[in-house]
Amino acid sequence: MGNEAADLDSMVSSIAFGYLLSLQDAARVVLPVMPIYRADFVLRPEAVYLFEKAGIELDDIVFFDEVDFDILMEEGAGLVLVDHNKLGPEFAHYSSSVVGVVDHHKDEGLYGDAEPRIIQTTGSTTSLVAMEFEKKGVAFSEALAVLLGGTVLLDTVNLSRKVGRVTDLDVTVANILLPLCPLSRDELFANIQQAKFDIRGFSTVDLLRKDYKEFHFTTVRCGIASVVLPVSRWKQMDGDLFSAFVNFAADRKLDVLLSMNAFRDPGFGRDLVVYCSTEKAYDALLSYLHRISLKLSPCEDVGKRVNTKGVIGCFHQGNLDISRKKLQPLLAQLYSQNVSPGS
Ligand SMILES: [Mn+2]
Repeated sequence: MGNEAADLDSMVSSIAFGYLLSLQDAARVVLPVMPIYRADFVLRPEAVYLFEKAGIELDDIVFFDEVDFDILMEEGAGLVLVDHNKLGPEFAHYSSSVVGVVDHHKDEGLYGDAEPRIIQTTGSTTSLVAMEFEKKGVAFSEALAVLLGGTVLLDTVNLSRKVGRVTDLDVTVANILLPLCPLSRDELFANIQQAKFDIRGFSTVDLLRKDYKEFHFTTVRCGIASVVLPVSRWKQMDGDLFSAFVNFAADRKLDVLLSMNAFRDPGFGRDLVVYCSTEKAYDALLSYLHRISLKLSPCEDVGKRVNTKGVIGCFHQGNLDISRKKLQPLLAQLYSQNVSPGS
């Protein structure tokens, strides 16, 4: 199972690593689970594209709403985590079932007995999964090469050293996989990238839940969405962002809702939308974000706005290095340590 945002490397890693596990022991039943509702799959057009390219039938994939986790865990099933190494709040009570981890996020130090327990910084989790195929001497089919190779390209922005997410391992893996793909590296990357940014017809709530993670810190429930367009364009699509944020946060009982907007047109940039349910929390968070050098400047037409339902502010983020992966542990420090229920 990948992480709750169910981004491309989460979904591809669980399918590919699940396949590898099934090859190692034919008697074992392995079920890659996409940790989102089936209906939400269309919110990930890059996955729609790549799965089709690799010939994966959606009917063959299992989604969160189609599996009874309670029954599986009661029956003694083990959970293998890919693309995260700490269960999200919704799954935290299954901690004792975790038997394996393959991930590229900061090591949270959990599940010490997991086997394998592979946690290493790479651009994409799929690079770590591909290396396991290599170690076991399992050949890559064209479908696997497309899935894994395409995801490495997306996560490393076509292996760009300038963007800075690529590691030597990602390059090694790409050199093995890409020659097996029917498209050239640049074509494959361009197609996936184009699909990812094709958000025609998406509402603000769709955009917020498309790539969303929730963190329950000791005293604060915080949601962080990753959104693929600049705030200025978002405001053109939706004249009332504030209401959408208020409702989204209320539905999930959030104290804090952040939208980290990363976009490539015009040029790579980041914006940040900050919503807090109280002005006190907002001011405290903003002063912390300034202290950790996010280099925020208010978007021209939207300063801080306050109403009875909370406070919202829109910013350009001058520090392009700070992604959600990096911000989450920093927020954990602000809100003391993060303690999810049950973990
Ligand atoms: Mn990832």
